[in-house]
Amino acid sequence: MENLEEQIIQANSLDALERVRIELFGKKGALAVEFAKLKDVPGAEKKAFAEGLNTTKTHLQKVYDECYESLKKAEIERLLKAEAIDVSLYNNLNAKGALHPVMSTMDKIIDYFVALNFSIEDGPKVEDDFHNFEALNLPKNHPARDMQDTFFFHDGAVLRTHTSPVQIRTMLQQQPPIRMIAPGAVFRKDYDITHTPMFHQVEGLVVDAKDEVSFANLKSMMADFLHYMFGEVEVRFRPSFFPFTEPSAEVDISCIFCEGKGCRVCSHTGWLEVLGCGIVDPNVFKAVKYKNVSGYAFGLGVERFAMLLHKIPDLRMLFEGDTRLLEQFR
Ligand code: 2NL
Repeated sequence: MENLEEQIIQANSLDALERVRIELFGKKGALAVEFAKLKDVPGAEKKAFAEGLNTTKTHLQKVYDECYESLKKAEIERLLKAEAIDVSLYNNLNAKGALHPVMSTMDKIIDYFVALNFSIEDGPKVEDDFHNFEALNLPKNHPARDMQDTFFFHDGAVLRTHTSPVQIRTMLQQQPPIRMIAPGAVFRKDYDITHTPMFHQVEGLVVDAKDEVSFANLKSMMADFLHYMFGEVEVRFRPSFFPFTEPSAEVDISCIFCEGKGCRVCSHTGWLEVLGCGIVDPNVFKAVKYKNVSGYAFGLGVERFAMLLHKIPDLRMLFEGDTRLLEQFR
């Protein structure tokens, strides 16, 4: 019987203990064998024999229960360690993705021009001097080519500084009439509160027979586009300069933060500059060998539109990848 107790104590796992339990307490186990002997014990000794067996059984049961409890506890501890979940890890298993605000703003802009039958054109981000500068009336030594603004490769190739080379490529491949937009990433060597070395532009170009396209057409389309984007705002045109358009204008909307009363965002002017545009300079048409045509063009920065539309106070928030910003666009 001491041997039976020893068997229980020796069991070093729940599985081993279970095998011992069957051997001792099972229907054909050691205790059952002992109890079976009861019928052969002479009547006078039966009582003492049975009491002895019951005491033994109760004792073994107690030893078994204690062993079971301690093995079970050890097993739970082992599982807790093995299956531990680091709750400090970010669980993104159920996180749903969403368009980045720059991309949804781009989509909204594109939708407007697609509805007006503009085609969407694309082109390389690594460009040559001709498509990025020369054809756009930006001759050698023009300040816009400055090393400070442009990322150059050793062989003279550049990262496009605007999407205009896409318009040049399109004009070289197609004949007028042209109604196109070129959305995409552009690159400038510039990094501060209001500039990132990569940002997005949408540029547009309309070319048709001479005198078919006017500044009035451009002006009404830009005003309508800005009302589509920003709702009921004032729109104003200021004369400006771009190498590739003449005449040129910059376009402002009344400040959407203070309704034109003047605030920090609009530098107390009541106006926000949102795009540039103009009549295509004849030198651009010369570069692509277009004759007897007229056209207008425009360009805008998508990040600026996204910031105004969603009231995002700092440009850098768009590029930090902080989920607390991105979650708000699900
Ligand atoms: C701005 C201003 C502008 C253009 C871009 C353009 C392209 C060709 C010919 C003529 Cl191929 N013009 N693009 C014209 C005027 C303004 O962008 O402020 N962009 C952020």
